[in-house]
Amino acid sequence: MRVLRVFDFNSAIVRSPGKSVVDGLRANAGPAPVFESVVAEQQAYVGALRAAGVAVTTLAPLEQFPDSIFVEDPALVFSEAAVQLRPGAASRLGEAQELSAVLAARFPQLLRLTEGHADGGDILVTPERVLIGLSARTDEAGAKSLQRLLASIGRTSQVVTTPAGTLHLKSDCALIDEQTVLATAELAGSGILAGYKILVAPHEERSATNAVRVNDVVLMRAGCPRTLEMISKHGVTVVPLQVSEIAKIDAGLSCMSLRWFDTRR
Ligand code: CIR
Repeated sequence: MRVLRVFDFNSAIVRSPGKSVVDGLRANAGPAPVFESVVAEQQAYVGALRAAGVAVTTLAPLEQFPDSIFVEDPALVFSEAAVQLRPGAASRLGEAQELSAVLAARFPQLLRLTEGHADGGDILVTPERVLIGLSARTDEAGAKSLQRLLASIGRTSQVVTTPAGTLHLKSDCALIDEQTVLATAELAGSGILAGYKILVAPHEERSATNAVRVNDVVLMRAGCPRTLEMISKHGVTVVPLQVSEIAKIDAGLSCMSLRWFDTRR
């Protein structure tokens, strides 16, 4: 049997945006995204996941949760179990409960974080360990509690500190292959990726680091030619995707899906 890589996925969950997505959280006062353009960006993203070999389930919009399209933040999923998290933004906490039945129906085990806060965007799964980034959304109590849940399913984890001013750990990095991480210069310089080969994105293309490896390709923000060339030269095919609308609410490519390999499929 083929040994699964941490970025081998055959299943994903996404959630359609509600009209309220235009009120999604954003750190800086910029223009709101246009609903129809967010829909178009998500459709292209789903198309790219399917083209990469992933079966995608699309959940119904939740108008009461403007950021609920970013389904990666309220949960963490592996083949063997799902973890219902506790997002650190008050307006997003209820998104986790909304996923409960969906996860219970799809995973052999459903674990629940009950203390502190942790966002899926702060969690980078690598072959050796799960990195949990402390941030404005993920606190010590949530990280420690998540470590205990991960240990219960045999997963080693490490708590690290996300650079100040970065929304999520994965806003600044993405796994490219089993040894290699694409990262901003700030994250690369922080030392928390010691032991990994690091590809540093040029400063003007730093938003490209919110990418996601899916099977044999990397989904990456369009309009970042130097980063695209760097990853291509590294030997991995890049699929560029427009994210200029969701970027207006501080999002990128990892946050729009929950991805896992369903061994029962
Ligand atoms: C938020 O601030 O929570 C959303 N507007 C963006 C979430 C992006 N999620 C992610 O990077 N994992």
